[in-house]
Amino acid sequence: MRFNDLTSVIDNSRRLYIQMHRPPDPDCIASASVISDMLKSAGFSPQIIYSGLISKPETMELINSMEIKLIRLDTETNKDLVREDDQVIVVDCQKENSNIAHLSAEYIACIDHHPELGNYQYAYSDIRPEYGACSSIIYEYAHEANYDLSPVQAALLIYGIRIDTDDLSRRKYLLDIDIFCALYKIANLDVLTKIGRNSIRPEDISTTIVAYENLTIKNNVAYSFAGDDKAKESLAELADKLISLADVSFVVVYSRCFNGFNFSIRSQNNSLHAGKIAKYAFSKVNGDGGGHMFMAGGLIPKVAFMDLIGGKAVMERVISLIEEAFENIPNSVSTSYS
Ligand SMILES: [Mn+2]
Repeated sequence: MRFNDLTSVIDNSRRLYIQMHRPPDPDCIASASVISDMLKSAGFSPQIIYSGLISKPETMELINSMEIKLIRLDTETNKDLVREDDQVIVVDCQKENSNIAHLSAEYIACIDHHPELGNYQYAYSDIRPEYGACSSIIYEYAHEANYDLSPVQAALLIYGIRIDTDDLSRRKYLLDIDIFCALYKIANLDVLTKIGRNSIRPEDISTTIVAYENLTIKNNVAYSFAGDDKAKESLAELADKLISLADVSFVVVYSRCFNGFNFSIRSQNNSLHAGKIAKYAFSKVNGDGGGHMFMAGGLIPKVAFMDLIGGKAVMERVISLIEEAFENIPNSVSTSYS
C-alpha cells in the first residue's frame, strides 16, 4: 500500500517537512495538507513549508477558512529552520524544480503529477503525470489506507482538482473525474462556495485594462503586454482569461520585471505544445521557458531586448520569436520549466 510505503521511509526521530512549490497553489496546498493530516494520524509530526508570497485572495481564503498551518521559509525567523539532518517530502513538485526553495535537508520522498524531471533518487517516489491534479493522487492514498476524509478535507481536494484541471474541462482528466465524484459525495460544499467568492483583487482590474489595451491578435494567437512588475499569478490568470477570446487558441502574455520579461502562455490548439514552444522561443535569446501541453511560462533576460526602443518593438520581437517556434516545434512531451 502506497501510504505504508511512504511512511516506511520516514525516520521518526528526525524532523519531517512537507515542502510545496512557490507560490503554493490550491492543488499543492490541498495535497500537502491532507497528506500531513494522514501522517499525523499515523504518529508522525510533519510541518508544511513553502517560500514565496501567496497573493491570490482565494488561496488565502482557502488557507484561512480551513485553518491550514503553513510555515513560510523566506522570513527572518524561519530562514534557517530546515537543517541538513531533517527530512523533506516534496508534494506537487520535484526537488529539481526551479520554483522550490533548495534546502540542504534530505529529500526522502516525492508525490507529484508533473512529468518526471530528473533522476534524483528519492527513497520513496510516486510521480504520476497521467493525473490532472496531485489532489487526486492524495485521494488514492486516503482511499487505499481506509483513512476517512472529513467533509472539509474532501472539499479541499475537490478545490485542488478543480483548479488544476480547469474544472475538469479536458478529456485527458478521466482519472481525476472518478475521484472528483467520489469526493463530491462526502465534501462540505458550503466551504467551496465561500472560497470561490472573493477571487478578484482590485489591482487585477488595472492589469486587465492594460492587457486589453496592449492586445495584438495575429493568426489566432493573442499577444499582450500586461504592464510592469506583474506577479506570475496575475499573468497566469490573465492568460486564462485571454484564451477564452473568440478565435484565439494560443496566448502569450508578458510583464516587465527587474531582470527581464516574465511570460505566461496558454494553448488550446492540440498541435501547439505550449511548453515546447516556450522553451524553443526563449532559449533563442538566452531565456528560459517550458511547461505543459496547455500551460507554460518563461523568462527572457533584459539584455535580449536592450537594443529595442518602445513597447511596440518588444512586442514585434516577441511575436517573431513565438512564430519561429511554431514553425520549428513538432508537438510532443513536456519540458521542465515550471
Ligand atoms: Mn498540481
